[in-house]
Amino acid sequence: MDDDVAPDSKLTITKRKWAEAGKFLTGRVSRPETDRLPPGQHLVKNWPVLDLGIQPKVTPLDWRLEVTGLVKHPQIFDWTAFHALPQSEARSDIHCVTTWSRYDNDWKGVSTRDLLAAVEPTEEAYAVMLTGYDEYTTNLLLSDFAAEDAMIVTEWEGGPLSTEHGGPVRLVVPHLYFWKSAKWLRKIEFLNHDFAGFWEENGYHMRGDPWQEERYDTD
Ligand SMILES: Nc1nc2c(c(=O)[nH]1)N[C@H]1C(S)=C(S)[C@@H](COP(=O)(O)O)O[C@H]1N2
Ligand SMILES: [Mo]
Repeated sequence: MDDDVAPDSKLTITKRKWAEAGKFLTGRVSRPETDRLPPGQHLVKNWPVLDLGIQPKVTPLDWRLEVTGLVKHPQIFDWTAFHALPQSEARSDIHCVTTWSRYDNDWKGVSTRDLLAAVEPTEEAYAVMLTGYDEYTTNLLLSDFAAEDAMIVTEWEGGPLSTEHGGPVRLVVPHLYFWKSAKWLRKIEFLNHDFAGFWEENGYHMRGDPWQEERYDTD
């Protein structure tokens, strides 16, 4: 799926090393069709819009992605630099904590693994905090951020990602509830500790696995 990476490029070498070391292995396997809809969810055909009441208007020209914290190569990507990373396509399902799920979304963008290969988290990196242009924040363990199907996307169903759904650039982490998938992404910070983001501060679960129904923090 990485269309244009030479077999001996820096990215490829880093990823091969990770594969050899078993880095980011979570024991997670693809779900059988019978287990596709998590407990308490119902299917929708439309794509609902959820946000904090602000939909920041960011053009591709104005957009920047700051990658900072515990990485060997902190960087600010503009549109051109971001598109110079390997581009991938993938299909995945959405599971929102408000109980709707939507199957078969076709995404295009950069896999989080390709971003990780470019910035190289240090050994201390354990979690990430994502920040949107609306100042929304959400936290993820590095192992969840690095999931094989997690992507930083610019396209949905063959066209640019719309503003209401987080365009020009959002995160998509299909194996967790969708509040973890930050829209209007502007910053990724690598941290040595898992801090609570916006919804996590407001009673949502720190991890949010739909198959475990990790909706709310029950402590
Ligand atoms: N920047 C930002 N990202 C966000 C949110 C938000 O308010 N701001 N809401 C989250 C929540 S609660 C959900 S369910 C999904 C909704 O994404 P959608 O509107 O594309 O369905 O985005 C998540 N990412
Ligand atoms: Mo949500």
